[in-house]
Amino acid sequence: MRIDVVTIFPAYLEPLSLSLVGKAVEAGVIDLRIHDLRDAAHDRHRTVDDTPYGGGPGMVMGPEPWGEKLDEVRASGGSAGPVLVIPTPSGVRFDQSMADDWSSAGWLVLACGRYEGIDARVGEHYAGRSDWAGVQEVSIGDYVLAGGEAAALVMVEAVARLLPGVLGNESSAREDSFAPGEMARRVEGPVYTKPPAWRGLAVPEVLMSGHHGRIADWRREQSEERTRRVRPDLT
Ligand code: JEH
Repeated sequence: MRIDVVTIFPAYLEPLSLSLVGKAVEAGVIDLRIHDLRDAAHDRHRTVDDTPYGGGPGMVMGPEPWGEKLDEVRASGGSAGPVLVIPTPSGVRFDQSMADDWSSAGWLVLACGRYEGIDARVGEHYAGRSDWAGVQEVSIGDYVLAGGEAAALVMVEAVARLLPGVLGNESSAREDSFAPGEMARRVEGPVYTKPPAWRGLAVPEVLMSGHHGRIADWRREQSEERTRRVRPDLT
């Protein structure tokens, strides 16, 4: 799949060259392209922001550089248009079902704002263009970030691990409790590896018993107890 990210801080997306996403890029599973919005700002100081109409604090990103850069990104691709993703604190919550949908979208363009956000006409404009596959304004959670870049990192990683051929273990992404196509009904219980005793703490005996039925029962109990305790909203 193809993923484009537009930002005034291209270096913020450098972690995407590491680990799972980086390997997917190297393997050719993801065509990842990072773009500097300031390349589409043509004044001496490469300005991308201006004061908000109606007053209020801070600055707002103007529509012209966004329009120029997003049109350029669109023109560099084929006939099947991209989904435009705009991270924003006022968006709908990003979740696993959205990651699942996006992983089969073919092409995502993430528009990372800064300051007080992006002029609302940008989203409105691309929502009405038939050569784009839609616009989604999304938030990764109820806390305030300084810009969309950290949210874009989260979204790209959540999508990348679902792509065929990305995970080493092909089954992992499908077997977890937030597997594609199903609701997140519970959280997992604790996991352990060697050594069997560490700093006075033992691995629960049942896990070393070899009784697969008892192990499955124990894991389910642990999962249910932890879900009630830390995620009562899921029960
Ligand atoms: C933040 C994109 C672009 C800061 C403040 C305000 C909140 C109170 N989950 C997420 N949190 N933040 C972002 C995000 C996502 N996805 C995010 C961004 C941008 C994403 C610029 N910023 C910084 C920013 C305005 N405040 C929003 N309000 C009441 C909940 C107060 C006003 C806008 C943009």
